[in-house]
Amino acid sequence: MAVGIMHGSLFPCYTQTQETGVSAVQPGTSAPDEAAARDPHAPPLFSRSRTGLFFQAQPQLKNPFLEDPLLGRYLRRHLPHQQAVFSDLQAFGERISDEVDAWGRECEVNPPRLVPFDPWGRRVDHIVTSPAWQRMKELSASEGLVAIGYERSCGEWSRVHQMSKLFLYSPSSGLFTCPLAMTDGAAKVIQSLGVPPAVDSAYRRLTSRDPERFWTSGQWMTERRGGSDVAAGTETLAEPQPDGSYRLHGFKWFTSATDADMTLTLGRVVGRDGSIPPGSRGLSLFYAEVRRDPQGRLEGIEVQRLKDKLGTRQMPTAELLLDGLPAHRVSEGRGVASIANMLTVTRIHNSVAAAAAMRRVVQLARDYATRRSAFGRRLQDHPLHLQTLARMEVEARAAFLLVMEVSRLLGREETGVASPLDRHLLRLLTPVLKLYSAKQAVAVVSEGLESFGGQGYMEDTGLPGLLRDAQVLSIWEGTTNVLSLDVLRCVARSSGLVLQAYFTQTQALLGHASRLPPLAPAVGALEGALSALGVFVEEAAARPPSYLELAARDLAYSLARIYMGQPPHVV
Ligand code: MFK
Repeated sequence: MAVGIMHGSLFPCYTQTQETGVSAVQPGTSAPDEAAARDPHAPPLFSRSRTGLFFQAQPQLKNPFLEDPLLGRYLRRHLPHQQAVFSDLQAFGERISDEVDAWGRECEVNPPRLVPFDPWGRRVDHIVTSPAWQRMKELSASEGLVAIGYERSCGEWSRVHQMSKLFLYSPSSGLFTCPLAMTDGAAKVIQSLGVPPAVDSAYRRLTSRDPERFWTSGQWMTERRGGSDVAAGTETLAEPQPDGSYRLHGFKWFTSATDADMTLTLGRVVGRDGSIPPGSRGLSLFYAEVRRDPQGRLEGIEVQRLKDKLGTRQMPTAELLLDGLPAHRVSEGRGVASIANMLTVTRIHNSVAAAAAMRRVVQLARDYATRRSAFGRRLQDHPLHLQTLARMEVEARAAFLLVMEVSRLLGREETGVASPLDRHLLRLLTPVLKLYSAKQAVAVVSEGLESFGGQGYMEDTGLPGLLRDAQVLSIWEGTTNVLSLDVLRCVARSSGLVLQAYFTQTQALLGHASRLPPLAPAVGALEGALSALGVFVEEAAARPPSYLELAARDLAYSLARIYMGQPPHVV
């Protein structure tokens, strides 16, 4: 079972002190009877510039690797090359708390802006990003945040290493994890298509550790007609050129991380007779370099405007008019199927971001509970507050372990050691993980903000941004319903084999867990849920397709919760 076995106290630090009352207050807090002891001749506490003595100590971000015993335990249990990975994660965690988190904040308060014209009226469409955003790119290269997945120095565990690193980085990254997700996805697509010569050098840049060479990639799939229904929504046309390349003409409605160096995008090749191939199979996949010279000037692209978004404001998202953008075709027809590898990778990154947001807010809330007093006790000594934190912790752990499970499966597939069962599980669990972890993240981060009281709602604490940025996780890279239908798609296309793999694996995991007597009640509840799920699936198979479609979201949630070791609410 991915989750359910949680050793020891959830909050070891809470068992160390039991003080209550004013003697337990931390630096930065004040005792309630302090005013009574004051010299009567002292100036008033609250007068003109004097605003009293009490200032709440703020929550502290400590090394996120050392603060996360579950991550350490997971790696210790599974990883063969532990020492190197542990040193890497510990040093990176130190960097995150010491400097990178502040850069992330800088990205938030200094968002990108568009300069459409130069002072003399020439169209330049320059996207100005903060120095911190640029430092994130250098950091990503030198820390190997994409490269680790391709160097594969940990063999089948390389994706686990990479995703662990991104898990530490994500909430401090100023959303730089978005371009990294697309960069990783692009590298994966190019690699899976056999690295055609036209994109060989791009592939090496995407997977480079050299900040001077490292490139990020975009993924332009969304047009005005639709983000979900890509086939019906793509109007972009590709005009063949005499040298075998193409020029793209179209309008891309959402292009995230528009300052990327290259992109993969979809279009329809115009035939010699002017015909345009329709449908999903009429889409081809194209590679284009966004910037054509060292000055970063665009060719064949006009930036219409930057998007005004609820969150993810650190990152430029733009509407682009493609007006003859030079491009190379990397797959002929079957564009959606060709970019599917990208969807798998970016959906896993999305889930890493979701699990990481939960972990971060729980870490900060736990720390704050040791610093903040109310009603004569620290928050950590209020049982109801502790219970709320414990429930958040359970969700965060569940998401983390499922993220690691899917990363493990991806690593196995990429290193050629995956069994058919592993491959079926990877296909099924990727949309399940993405859709469920995104919902968990919004709920847990929202709950987390509440644990800071009014301060959780104050922009300058940096906390509200966590919630705004979490809200996108269930929208981009496939909404909850689109991904629920993707679950049905993979069940149908595999003639049910993905579900068979799911039942086989879950029963095996429950078998292991049942050897631990304290887990017996949880194992019993999960076995009951699994068998109810089996009955539901059999019955649904005999009903019209609309029945399953209506049940798709509940089915996907149940698959997620059972695998996470949490009995589902439905089924
Ligand atoms: C911090 C982390 C940041 C993360 C990055 C954020 C970047 C944000 C930028 C964006 O949001 S970009 C837009 C993202 N857009 C989407 O995710 C699209 C959502 N829509 C879907 O997923 C639709 O279900 C889909 C476009 C796939 C429907 O397309 P079709 O063409 O109507 O589906 P169809 O005909 O069922 O499938 C076409 C082929 O693709 C089939 O293969 P074959 O041609 O070989 O039969 C399918 O099997 C294959 N396919 C579809 N989904 C697949 C897949 N293969 C593997 N995995 C999948 N998930």
